[in-house]
Amino acid sequence: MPRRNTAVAVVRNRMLADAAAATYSINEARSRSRSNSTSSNKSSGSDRPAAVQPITDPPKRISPIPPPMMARRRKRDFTRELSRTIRSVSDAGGVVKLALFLVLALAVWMLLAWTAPHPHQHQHQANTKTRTASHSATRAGMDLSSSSSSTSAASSLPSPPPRVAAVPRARFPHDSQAFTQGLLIDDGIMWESTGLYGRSTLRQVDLSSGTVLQSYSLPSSDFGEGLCLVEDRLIQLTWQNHVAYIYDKKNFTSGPYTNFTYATDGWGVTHDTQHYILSDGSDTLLFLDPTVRSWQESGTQAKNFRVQRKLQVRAWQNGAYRPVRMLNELEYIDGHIYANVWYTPFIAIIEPTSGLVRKWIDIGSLHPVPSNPEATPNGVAYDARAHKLYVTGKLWPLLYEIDYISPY
Ligand SMILES: [Ca+2]
Repeated sequence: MPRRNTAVAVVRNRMLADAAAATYSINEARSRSRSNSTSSNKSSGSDRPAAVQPITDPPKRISPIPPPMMARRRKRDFTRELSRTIRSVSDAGGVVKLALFLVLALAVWMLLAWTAPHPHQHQHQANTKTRTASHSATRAGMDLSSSSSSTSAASSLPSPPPRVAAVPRARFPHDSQAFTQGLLIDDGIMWESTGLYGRSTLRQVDLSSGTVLQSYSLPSSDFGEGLCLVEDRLIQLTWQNHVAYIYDKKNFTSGPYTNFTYATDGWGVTHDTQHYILSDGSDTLLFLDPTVRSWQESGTQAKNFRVQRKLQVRAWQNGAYRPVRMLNELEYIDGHIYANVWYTPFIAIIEPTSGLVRKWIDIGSLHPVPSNPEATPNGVAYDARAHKLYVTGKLWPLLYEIDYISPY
């Protein structure tokens, strides 16, 4: 600060000096002018006519500095001195300025850190959104846990399952009196369960000719339904008798295995690696403990084939997941459950974890519309060794091999 005062004083003194110099020049010029005027008057004080004065050079006139020029000079000088002063102050205060800058930067950083959301705040907001979405989905009747297990449903907006028209590859004779309720093919051999009271059977059929090779007639009180094969055992459901019969696949004898009961209707049956899977005409599949024990081993039927899991089957339709009822004949193929839907030409391909329908197979174009309304499509069989897919219907005279339709 003392240096700044000194510099300002220097500027002020210089300006005063310039002003003094200018004042001096003006006074000197005035003085000279008055002196010349006095000398002239004295000469004109005589009686003689004034002699003609020789033309001489006019006295040299010292012109004062014009005010505008003076102002510019003062301004220029002031600016020069001010710049010099600022430079000196800047050189002297560099360290101070750096310190002030650091303090200011620290203050700004602290302000930003205080106003920025905390990481836990982000987590809280995310959890809130998840709960909100879950709540909304629950109100809409959706099952988020189920849809998340379906890759297609989890990765994008739901859409109706695609419908794939069945393409026939081959046709085989089929007993037009067989009210088909269960169908399976293993290594080129076909087994079939037929229904209706008094006409229900279990049969082994030659695939290519349709010839019945072996047949067992159920009691007239039984209405035959779904059929599946586990190792050397055939499991045949009955409609409303709540009992499943277990046969040796070679001779259809009961063997050492016990029959089992279930609480619901029996419509279709298949199996995965851990369960029997039953349909009962509703939208829910039952997964049963398949442990097979003889009467001697278990001591009671109640310990066998208990329900371990229920799976509701749904399909996306008209903006919501809607239950698929009337699930009938079943087949487990490539990790999925293929199910005829009664009174429709459609076979649902069901994802077994979520219960969602991934595809519909439309077999309506395979067969002429029957005159008997009960002659509905029913019967899906997959020959895993040959990788061939077969379908037929109740009382249909033909069995069709169709192009394999993957669940994916
Ligand atoms: Ca089947």
